[in-house]
Amino acid sequence: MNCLLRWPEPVVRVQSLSESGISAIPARYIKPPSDRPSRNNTAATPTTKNFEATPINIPIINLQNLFSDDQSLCEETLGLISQACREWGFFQVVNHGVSHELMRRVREVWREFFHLPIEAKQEYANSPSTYEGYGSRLGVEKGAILDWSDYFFLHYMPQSLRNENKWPALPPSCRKLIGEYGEEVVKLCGRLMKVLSINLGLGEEYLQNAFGGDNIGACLRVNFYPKCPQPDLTLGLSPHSDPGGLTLLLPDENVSGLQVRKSNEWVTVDPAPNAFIVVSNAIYKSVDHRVIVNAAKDRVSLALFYNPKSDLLIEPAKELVTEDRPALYPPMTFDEYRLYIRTKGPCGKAQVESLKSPR
Ligand SMILES: O=C(O)CCC(=O)C(=O)O
Repeated sequence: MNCLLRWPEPVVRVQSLSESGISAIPARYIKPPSDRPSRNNTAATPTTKNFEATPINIPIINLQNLFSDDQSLCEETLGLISQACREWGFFQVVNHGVSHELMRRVREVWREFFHLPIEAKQEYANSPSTYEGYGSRLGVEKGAILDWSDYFFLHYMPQSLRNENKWPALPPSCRKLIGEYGEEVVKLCGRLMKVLSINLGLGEEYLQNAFGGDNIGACLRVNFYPKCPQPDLTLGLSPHSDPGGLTLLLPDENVSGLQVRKSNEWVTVDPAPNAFIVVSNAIYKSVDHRVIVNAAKDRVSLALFYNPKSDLLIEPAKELVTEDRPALYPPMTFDEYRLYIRTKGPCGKAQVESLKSPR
């Protein structure tokens, strides 16, 4: 597809716009009124006496209990994860085994990268053919309304796609930290895949094997959301659901912005200290999420996408398909699916819905 070789219009760095001191954002970033952020983070919760507005948050799960000698604690944790995947498609994990210091350093090094002079970042300017490198838009539709963010996208796995020369050489510790962080987070994803397999009643290794065993894909997208003079008119990242198997998101420790759709309301996630946010997909709920921006502070987040091996045919586990519960989508490879969604950019669940098998 030739349209995926280059961007349809000159690329504008959102950070440059933000730093130019404008007080009104260009029309390209203004969302239609129905898509603009509403900042409510509350839900009406019944109490004994009346209905009261109470902040709600996605579940927070302590992974340490998975390794407890106490079988009931372990089972309780599996149950909490299963419930979170079904009800939310999102949860936070604490005591996950990844070093807190590494999490802090990797976030910091990326913040420093985005604050380098523009020429240092332009060396890595990306194209829509692979998206690898420094980018400012998703999707190649000419004239599309754009999101208020820049990003850096790279392949960590499989080894055959990993090219450290495409990772930032500056700040000097960046490549090393990406390597260390990728290793730890991929290990954690592997553990979570086991949990999801067990919870689905499949063998412990089922999902990992179905995703290509040691040849799974893992990509990192680091998002940078610059300060925005009119945050109520735009979004940092439009609604989307992730295409791969599992996403592990390291949010900004100081600035919230991620919102999850729950019963048609947008709920702002309140990140727990040193937690990862887990986004489940596929058989479990793969939920719409988006990011809002603000006028006071920029925001950095790291999304590690744990994907199937790109040329494997993806279809439901035979054990889970019945006459009453047939496959919803025709089989396709992850490469085919990704190519399909990359032409459009984030647009909620519309893309996956359009692939549904006719009934
Ligand atoms: O920045 C965030 O919190 C979310 C990022 C995200 O959803 C993504 O990169 O797909």
